Amino acid sequence: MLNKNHHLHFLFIFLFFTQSVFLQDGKEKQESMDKMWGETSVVDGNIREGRGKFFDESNFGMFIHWGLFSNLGGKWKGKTYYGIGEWLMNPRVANIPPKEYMEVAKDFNPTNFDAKAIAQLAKDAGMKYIIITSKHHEGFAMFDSKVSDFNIVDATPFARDPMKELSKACHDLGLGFGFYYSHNQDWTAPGGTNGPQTYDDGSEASFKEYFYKKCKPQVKEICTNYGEIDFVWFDTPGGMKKEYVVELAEMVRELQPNAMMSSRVGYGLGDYLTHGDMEVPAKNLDVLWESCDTNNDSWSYAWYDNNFKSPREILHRLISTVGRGGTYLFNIGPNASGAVPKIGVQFLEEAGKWIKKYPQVVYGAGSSPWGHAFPWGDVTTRDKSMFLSVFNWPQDGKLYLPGLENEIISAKILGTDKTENLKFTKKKGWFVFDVPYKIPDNPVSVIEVVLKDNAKDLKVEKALGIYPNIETECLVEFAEVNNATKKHIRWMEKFGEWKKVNQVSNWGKSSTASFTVNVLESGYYYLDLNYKGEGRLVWKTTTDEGVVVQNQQAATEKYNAYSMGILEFKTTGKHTVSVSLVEGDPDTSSLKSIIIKPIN
Ligand code: FHN
Repeated sequence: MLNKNHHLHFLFIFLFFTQSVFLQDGKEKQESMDKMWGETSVVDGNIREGRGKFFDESNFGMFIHWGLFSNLGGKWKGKTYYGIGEWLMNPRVANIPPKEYMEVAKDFNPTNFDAKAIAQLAKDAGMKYIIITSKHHEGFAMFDSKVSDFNIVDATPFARDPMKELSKACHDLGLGFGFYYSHNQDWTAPGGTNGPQTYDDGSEASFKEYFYKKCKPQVKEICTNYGEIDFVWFDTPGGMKKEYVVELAEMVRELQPNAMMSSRVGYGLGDYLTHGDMEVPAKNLDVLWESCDTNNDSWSYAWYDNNFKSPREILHRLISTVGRGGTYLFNIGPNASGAVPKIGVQFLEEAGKWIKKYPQVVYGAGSSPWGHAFPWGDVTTRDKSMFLSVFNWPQDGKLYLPGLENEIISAKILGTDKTENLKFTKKKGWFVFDVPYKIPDNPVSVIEVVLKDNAKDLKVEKALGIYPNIETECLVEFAEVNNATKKHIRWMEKFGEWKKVNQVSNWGKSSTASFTVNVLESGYYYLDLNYKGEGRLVWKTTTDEGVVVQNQQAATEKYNAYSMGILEFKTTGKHTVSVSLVEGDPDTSSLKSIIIKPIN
């Protein structure tokens, strides 16, 4: 059932994911349209009341990937397989036969698992709920399942139900709680997608049998035995038939009417959109959506992976997500003993201390009226306030807010004892705040701007600002592209470690990528282009004032910023800056952004 406040029309948001094909020589090839995620659309992405209210206001949750794979930590028979640890058994990684993999349960004894400590960590980190893997693609149930013995109570010496413990710990601390469940893929259950195609006796298995004997009854268990739950997070619907997805979603609605379902349930049956893994979008989205991200490179524990995101990076990605109108789901991976890796804990706690000081920046906060981030940080909003989270504190005592027509009543730095308001002036439509040279807070300082009008009703200039004291990276996402292809591409750095970029390729003689920018001060600026390609490329950049910068630079297979020369804006205000490829391979040349830097 959809919320009564919302229309029944279908709001289709197709995420055109790409899927890498892992080749034997280690190189990865891009293929359009992922077969695994399937079509991820949401029926109504704006359920902000009723069951959607908690999700909409929380803005920050904990994701946990924990399973049998955690007992292996990215290593099989002495060999380390780099990439997302939960995929270890897959043929594309260590290729472990299902029966052999299932044996791993015999020595999975996570006696350091402490549900209360994990719930407390989520709370201290400022997260409002936990979503944990009840069954990942490997097929192992991390809960007491009567449906399959391949579960943590029956198949391991641990013999406890950690999901019971965690759901209770969350409820006791007032946190929300939900389950991840891999509904389509099951690599050990006969008939599950990418699982064995036959039973032990050689008879053929079908998806239908897997669905009715394991998937649906297990989803019933997680929706029945753990009290009220707030989320059911299905994943990778792939080619699963619609009738099964509908049946599953209807059962969830019946058993847990308040539980939110992510769009990854498939076929537009989710309540909110989940973006591609590890992705924080550059532009605001007007529906209910989430970014799911992880604290290091893998989702589940991997022994070597200590590439943890710093408190600053966690906060940056969280605030950018909230500024774009979304919710940030941030993952941790407990290890074989059930403990959460120390550095990850420490960084989350530090980020949490900051959030405790500035809760208004995150909880119940709305998106930035500009629709994109600023070079110095980001904006979140509430009622008549805007919160400027400044990650790059200006070194010249001036903070610039581009193109705002509405009146500002006052502005002050939060989190300090000094209560005096900041002085500000208006210059060519920009607000200029006089700020202290000393950075007020680390890793992020916050300025609250109180407005005459509600933040939802502001009139702003959405063109990207060109600042006198900080560089602006203009992503091609914001460009108008003619006679070339603007496309969102994704690739895996390590296996399963997704990176994405919006880029322009297929350059022809008349192709252009044109940016509209809003320049506060006329004069000279350095121009860099961020691109990849082969050999040497010649790019030409032309402004609407007839200024031309043309230069040749090298290209590599990775995106890199190259200096092109000096661009002049003869006048202030709005301008267009158009880029074209003059020499070089039109197929391999791919432009990601242009960077305009003040010269001082
Ligand atoms: O294949 C899974 C992956 O292991 C992980 O669980 C992520 C989390 O979003 N979901 C799938 C890929 O998108």
